[in-house]
Amino acid sequence: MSAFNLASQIGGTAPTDAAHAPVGLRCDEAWLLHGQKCYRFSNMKTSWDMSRQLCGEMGGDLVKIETRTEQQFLFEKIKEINKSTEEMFWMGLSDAETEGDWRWTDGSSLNQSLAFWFVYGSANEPDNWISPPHPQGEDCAWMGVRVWATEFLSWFDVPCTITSRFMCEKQPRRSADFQQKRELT
Ligand SMILES: [Ca+2]
Ligand SMILES: [Ca+2]
Repeated sequence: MSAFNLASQIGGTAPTDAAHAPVGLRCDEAWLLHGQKCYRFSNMKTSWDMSRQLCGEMGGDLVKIETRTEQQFLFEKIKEINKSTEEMFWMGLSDAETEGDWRWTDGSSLNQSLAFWFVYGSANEPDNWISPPHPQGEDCAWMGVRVWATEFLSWFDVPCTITSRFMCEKQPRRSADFQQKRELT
């Protein structure tokens, strides 16, 4: 699949978040700049593995949440995108290797002070829920505005094979790179 076709299939548009854009950083079209990273929210729904592959083909990876501000920003964006629906978005967190050992796609361990699992009453995520269609339990994390999820209680573990929208991130370009590119073409 060419980069162009891939981009149009994944869909999703994002205006530049100017208020949060450090001077000199730029994102590719359809990516949203926030802080030091570019983000893209897909329209397409697919498995966790395929989501990760698609982010990779666009030069990024599934989102890794590294600060409370980043969590807040992503939750707000999902709220904006969803309006009346409860669609969830894959992020780059999984315990597929070792049950209960949650890792980001770069191999780093989840920092417990920056974990935002859904908790409400007796519902405690991650619960690795085992059900007849998913005897292997739940090893991938998604995030969204569902039931009583709030900005800092909005992650759920679910089976990796179900299909969902997803969030990619990648490094922004420096404006100078853009300038140079223009001069070269
Ligand atoms: Ca699990
Ligand atoms: Ca769960």
